[in-house]
Amino acid sequence: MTAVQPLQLLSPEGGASVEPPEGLDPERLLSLYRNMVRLRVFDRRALNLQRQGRINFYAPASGQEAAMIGSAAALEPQDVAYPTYRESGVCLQRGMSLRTMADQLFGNARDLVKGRQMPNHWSSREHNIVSISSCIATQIPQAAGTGMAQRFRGENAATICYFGDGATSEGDFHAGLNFAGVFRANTVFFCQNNQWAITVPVTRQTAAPSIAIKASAYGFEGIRIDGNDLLVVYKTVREALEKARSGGGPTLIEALTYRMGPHSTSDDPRRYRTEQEVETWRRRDPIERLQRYLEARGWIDAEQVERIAAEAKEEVDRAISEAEAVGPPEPETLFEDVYARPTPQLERERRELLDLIRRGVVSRVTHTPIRGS
Ligand SMILES: Cc1ncc(C[n+]2csc(CCOP(=O)(O)OP(=O)(O)O)c2C)c(N)n1
Ligand SMILES: [Mg+2]
Repeated sequence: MTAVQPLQLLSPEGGASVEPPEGLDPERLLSLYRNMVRLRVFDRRALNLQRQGRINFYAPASGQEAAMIGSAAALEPQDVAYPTYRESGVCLQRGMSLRTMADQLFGNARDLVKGRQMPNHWSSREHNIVSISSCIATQIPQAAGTGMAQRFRGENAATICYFGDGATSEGDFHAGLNFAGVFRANTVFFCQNNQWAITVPVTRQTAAPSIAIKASAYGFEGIRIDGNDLLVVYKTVREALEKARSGGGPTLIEALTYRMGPHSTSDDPRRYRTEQEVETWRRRDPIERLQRYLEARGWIDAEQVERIAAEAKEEVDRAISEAEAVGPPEPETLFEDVYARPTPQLERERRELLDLIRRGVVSRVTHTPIRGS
């Protein structure tokens, strides 16, 4: 079967003659460019932090900045986002500070999820970002349900559901898209086809000519786009969200992109993919592509490029050194957030732990037995 060509606005050379889509004026484009740069700097530092043993895990986003920032930029504040562990850029674009993101990586006392999740599992009620599950595809039926609720309640809101190419082989993908189609949920399914599901290439994920084509079996539209083209990502997601909010039902968007780094810090991609493949995608770098476009339009100059990079580095350095200095959450917090009113058993356990800490049997900082006690 022949490959389905993705929609594209910005060619790898930058496409200077292309007008930006509605909603993206030069100022907004510059702010999206800035966020892509902030994300990449954060990403590199986070990877290094794990290599230095200062955090225990990280799943990098490098190469996928346009797909993340462009799609999240199209959201309205009332829209709900279901990201995966890789969508750090969605959190950033929705307004989460780098400081809050760094707090989560360290699982410190300021961490919104109180150190209970692995790094990369950001969530925030304030930013309408639902808790991330490590289990692949579980968020797909959940996001279908949220979109159904938005439709039933007549809300002027939509839900965006992120997942990878690997997630499309899970049963939850079928259940979620089927429900969304039948009940015309206000859900936009955004698949980042980054070519790999850890060691499994997308060619082994499906025999279909695209992932987008699967939408037709569920009775709605599927669109394949160039995920490294910020303009087409923004435009496509914005239109799909508008359609969902106005009762037009779901859309499946397949954004073709590439994971430039390892799957996570527990992976060595040199063992299963060629340097030549990586090099091909390096030439399609989403940040460089947008930068060439902004330069060609006269909306950015060399001095601004340098300043944005320097400011991002400074901000990331500050966020990380502050987060590292905070220290872990108080042990009492272990017992919070499970029940509105704690059960007698939880109360007993809480008192027991505090007693052990008071008597010096358990460390207050690490919550583990003190050697020799
Ligand atoms: C149900 C389930 N099966 C297997 C895993 C192990 N696992 C973690 S990430 C991953 C690959 C996911 O690939 P994809 O959906 O393409 O997302 P990407 O990591 O490429 O962004 C797998 C198999 C898991 N977390 N959950
Ligand atoms: Mg993938």
